[in-house]
Amino acid sequence: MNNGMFEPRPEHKFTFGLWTVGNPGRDPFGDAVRDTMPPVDLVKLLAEVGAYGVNFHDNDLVPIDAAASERDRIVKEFRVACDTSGLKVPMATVNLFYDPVFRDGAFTANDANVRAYALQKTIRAMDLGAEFGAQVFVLWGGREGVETDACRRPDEAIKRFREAVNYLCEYNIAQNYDYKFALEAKPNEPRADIYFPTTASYLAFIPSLDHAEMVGVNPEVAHEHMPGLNMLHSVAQAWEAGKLFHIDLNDQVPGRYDQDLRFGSATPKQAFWLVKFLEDVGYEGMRHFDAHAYRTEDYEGVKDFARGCMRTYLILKEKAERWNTNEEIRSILAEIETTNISNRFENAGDLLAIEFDRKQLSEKGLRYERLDQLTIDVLFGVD
Ligand code: DIG
Ligand code: MN
Ligand code: MN
Repeated sequence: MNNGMFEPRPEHKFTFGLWTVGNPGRDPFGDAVRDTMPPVDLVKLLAEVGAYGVNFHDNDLVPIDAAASERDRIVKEFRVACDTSGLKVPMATVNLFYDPVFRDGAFTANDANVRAYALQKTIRAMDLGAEFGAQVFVLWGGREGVETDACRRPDEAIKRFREAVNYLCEYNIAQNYDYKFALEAKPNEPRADIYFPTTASYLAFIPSLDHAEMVGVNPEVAHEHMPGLNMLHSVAQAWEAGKLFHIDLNDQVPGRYDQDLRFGSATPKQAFWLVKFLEDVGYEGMRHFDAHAYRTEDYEGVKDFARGCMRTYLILKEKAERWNTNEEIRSILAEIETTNISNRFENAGDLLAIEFDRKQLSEKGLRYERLDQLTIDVLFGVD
């Protein structure tokens, strides 16, 4: 059944990285299974499936050793492809993890020349993204970590990372780029342990920056699920702090390597709560899918993967609307709200003077079982 109800439209702001649909299917135990598709053809593929935008790391678009003339040709071709297809470039990022030079990290590396090269590479990536109007710059410190803590004090690594982000903020100001930086956490892989392992780690770090207002987070489902965290809670804390500058949507079975699965394909109920939150609060950012197709797929399968990410988001968006208008759910929520009275105490004396009846407070059944079953009913379409 395809009544067009869950077809992506530009206003949905669905975006994909070149590295996602362009992933050739290589993994630590197997070679590529798909030919490498050039960026201009990936743009056509994304336009065909109905995406709003395309994002890139610097080297997804321009090879690390490309000459200036090659760079200019590639950039020109890519711009024509984006203009022709109507795809936007909302986000750019930098690859500070693939080249061997980053084997000891980038901004946190022990070699000051590696740290300086990482900064140079990043500001060049900012220049490239700015050429396409990117407004968010994601920083994922995939190599910022250790296999042994013998190599450096972790607080020294934090200081180096702060120095780098402060420098990038100054560059952003000097160039009038007006980027918002979005820091992306991950607990491990490719390093045995990565600094700033969770979104909360970055939320605690950002206030220590010289231009904290310029820096937020880019939570990724898989990266919060890997350590068994609740992605919705990470996103809600970022949102409440005004720091949800971007989001990486995919899916992940907790406790495993980074699977970057099709959105909603592994933990649909958690995906539902996340979509409901983003829609309920009016999140206006990109719905970016940082995921890739199964290694079993050809490029038609990659299109199935991309369509599935967007379709599932729209199905869950519709389910959230049904949940919000479900009469029985609304009545249970209204009942819950009756106890949520605003009781502020002007002074401790007023609070200390109250005799609480713990037994009476503990007796009331909260009907969360019914509330959750109604959620299951909505999700399974029997509401
Ligand atoms: C991994 O999840 C990282 C890289 O793919 C990229 O730097 C970032 C942007 O979404 N996510
Ligand atoms: Mn990931
Ligand atoms: Mn990501």
